[in-house]
Amino acid sequence: MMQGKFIAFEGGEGAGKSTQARLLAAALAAQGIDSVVTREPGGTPGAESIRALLLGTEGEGWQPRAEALLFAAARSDHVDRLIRPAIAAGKWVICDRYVDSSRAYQGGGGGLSDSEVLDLHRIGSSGLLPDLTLLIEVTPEIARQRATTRDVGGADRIGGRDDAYHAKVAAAFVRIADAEPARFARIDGNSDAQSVHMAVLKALEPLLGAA
Ligand code: Z5A
Repeated sequence: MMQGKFIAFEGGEGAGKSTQARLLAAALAAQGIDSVVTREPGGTPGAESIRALLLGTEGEGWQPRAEALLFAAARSDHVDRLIRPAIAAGKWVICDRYVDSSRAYQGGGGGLSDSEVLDLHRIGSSGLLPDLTLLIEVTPEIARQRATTRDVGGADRIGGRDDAYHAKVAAAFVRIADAEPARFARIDGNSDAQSVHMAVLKALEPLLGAA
């Protein structure tokens, strides 16, 4: 059996990652490709429990190192129990956020070094990386608008951090993507969902040709 592929969507909050993950799964299904859409933090019962600890707004919150360890622990469970088995079964895994979110948020935003975050990923998940990571980029104004539409119940603990934090995260995403052009595609997410989807499919052409 052919191995599946591993695709991740990354970007700031409200960029349209979840929307694009769903559209991609539907496009793959139309081509007869079986996929599983999942998310981080989360994707397995254990990782979803850690998600609640990380994003809930009760309590005093986590300092950056504890936060990075919790994200890495959730990812470890997700990789072992869902991502690796699905790829081995020939499915495409479409993941809404993955390790580059830890590099951008806990690294760029929280002040951990990139090598510290990658060390945790090596220990927790044997350093597994996606075949392609799609960075969806939108202006801060559009991100705010979309996140407000979505967050009717209020922002989560990390989404609710100040603009300076989110600007550092956005800059880190660009730095990371530009340093690894073979693993990343930067996608302009400012237009309507269908146009962004077309750009996503274009970026995936080399992988779709090989499927
Ligand atoms: N985090 C971290 O710190 N470290 C880590 O390692 C990981 C995560 C993995 C949870 O993320 C938080 O955890 C996140 C980073 C941190 N906090 N922040 N910021 P999440 O993925 O659950 O939450 P999110 O990224 O903030 O939001 P989201 O729901 O995933 O947003 P999105 O997926 O990018 O957007 P969307 O849900 O597809 O779209 C939002 C709205 O815009 C919705 O109403 C759509 O219908 C609309 N939309 C989407 N696309 C379009 C277009 N193209 N045009 C117009 N309207 C659109």
